[in-house]
Amino acid sequence: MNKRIVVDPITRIEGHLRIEAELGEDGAIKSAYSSGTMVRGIELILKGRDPREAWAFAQRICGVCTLVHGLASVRAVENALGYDIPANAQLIRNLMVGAQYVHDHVMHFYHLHALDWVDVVSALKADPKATSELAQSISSYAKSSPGYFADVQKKVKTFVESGQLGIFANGFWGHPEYRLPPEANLMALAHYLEALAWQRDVVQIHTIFGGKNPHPNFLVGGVPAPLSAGPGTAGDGSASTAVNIVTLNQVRAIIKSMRDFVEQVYIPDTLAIAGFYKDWFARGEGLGNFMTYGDFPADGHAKNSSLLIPAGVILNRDLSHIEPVDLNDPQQIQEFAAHSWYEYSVGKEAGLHPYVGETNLAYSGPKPPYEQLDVEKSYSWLKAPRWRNKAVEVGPLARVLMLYAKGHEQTRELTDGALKKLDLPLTAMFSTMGRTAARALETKIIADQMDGWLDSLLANINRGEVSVHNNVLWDPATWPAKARGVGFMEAPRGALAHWVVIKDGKIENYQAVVPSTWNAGPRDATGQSGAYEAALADRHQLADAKQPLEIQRTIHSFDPCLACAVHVVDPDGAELVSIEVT
Ligand code: NFE
Ligand code: MG
Repeated sequence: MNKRIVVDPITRIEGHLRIEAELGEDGAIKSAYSSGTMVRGIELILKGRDPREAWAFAQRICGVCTLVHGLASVRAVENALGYDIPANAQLIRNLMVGAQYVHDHVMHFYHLHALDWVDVVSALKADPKATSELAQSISSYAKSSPGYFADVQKKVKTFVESGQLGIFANGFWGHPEYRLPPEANLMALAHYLEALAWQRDVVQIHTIFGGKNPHPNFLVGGVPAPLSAGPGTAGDGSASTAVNIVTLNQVRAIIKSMRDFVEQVYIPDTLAIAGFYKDWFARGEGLGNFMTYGDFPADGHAKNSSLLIPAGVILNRDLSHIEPVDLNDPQQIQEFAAHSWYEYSVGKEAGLHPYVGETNLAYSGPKPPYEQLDVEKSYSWLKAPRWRNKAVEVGPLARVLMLYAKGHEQTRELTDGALKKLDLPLTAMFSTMGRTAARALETKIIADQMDGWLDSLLANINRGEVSVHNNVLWDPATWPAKARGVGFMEAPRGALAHWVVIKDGKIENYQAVVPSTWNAGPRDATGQSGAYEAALADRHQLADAKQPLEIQRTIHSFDPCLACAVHVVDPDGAELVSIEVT
């Protein structure tokens, strides 16, 4: 076996990811291997259950993209049973998913990704006055005085001097590839702390409509949030428990706080940081194939309505042609386990459509612990999903490219404007930094839609239309003996779908194919790499093989979530098998 650089675990992500990379003679990464090292098996837990409760289990796939698996699950069951949902329910779902995007993307940028570009220790050398000037030159954000930055610096200095870096421990501080001046580092660090406080407001949208966060409540056929056209008080003068004008005004205020933060902090910071790392717009592309399933029904109805984010596949960077996606077509969506720690009843080389998908943990070859992944055989708990046998990337970059290709005006303005500022061509988007920039731009696109969804919801309520649930098919006795359906959405990390097969009122088969599986999956039966693997093999020269910051930058640009990707939170595979058997 060749000697490989091993990064395990990749930190500042959700879940357990190992990367092995082989360097060529020129010192650049020649081939890379992505491995999910923790097994899960929500699919096995769901078998035999009532499909109406599947969402509550499926949602526990992840606590980061909390809610998206709940929504994909209820949509799958609604699709299988032919449920149509009230417009209000759809608008509330849009608002909840919109809040999730803004929360998730901002947290990813500041708390999981920024420190790949921002050197915390260097921020201590910054001049607070010069930092204030820099901040005011790129944004109108109010917190930008020299005193504010001096306070932040003092706070962080106390951490560092005590030798307890806490959340900042184990960085590659001082690495020669950190290029921001101390002032830009201090500004970003201040916003890192600011975002921690701000996110507490954002998640209240989930508590208002779904009772709590993480893991707000969902309901097959609608949403579990009753609406009231009346005032914010019940008849006896106590606070009303229904969503009413008082709580909706609160939602309005939170949307404003989200939009302000995105516009005044997140986007300017992203562009300012990107300006120092322009060479990262020329590496880390990888596949050049992108896929979206589409989401955010415009008029409130899930059926036959136009989606804000269109569905499709872009191949080989060609934005002039979009292939349609059919999630029910067994030739289009398949999962391969040729290089995964699973067995298939039809043989390990086969691809299976999710309706007939298998989660079989019987693979007997070497699994963790190992010294090095056995990449010729199987090396990951992730499967390798493919669209028409092709590896595709999903996520913010795929969505922005799809919106751009379809001529979405705001997307074109934002993308062209950002590239102009950075003096870069559109092709720069096909890169590590392009992915990070696309995430910031789509956060604004989604946040800007939220007031409109709230307006529509309020207009319905003012007309006396307060329906949030369709219970016409609630009784399983009315269901066909056999039904199947797919629920899709755009989760923050990309195209997400759950497939459910229902027999005699119970779940016969359930498969979730999630964004991080598309992106982080291993090679397939024909040896094609997944998106992470391909991106790392795209011009990554390591300045210091002992501190592989470059690997971290590109992997983090995808915002990995391995908890999602290897859907039972139990690192003990043997125990899990016994769950399946009982
Ligand atoms: Ni656990 Fe998730 C999102 C989903 S990604 S974060 O977004 O689905 O695998
Ligand atoms: Mg799966």
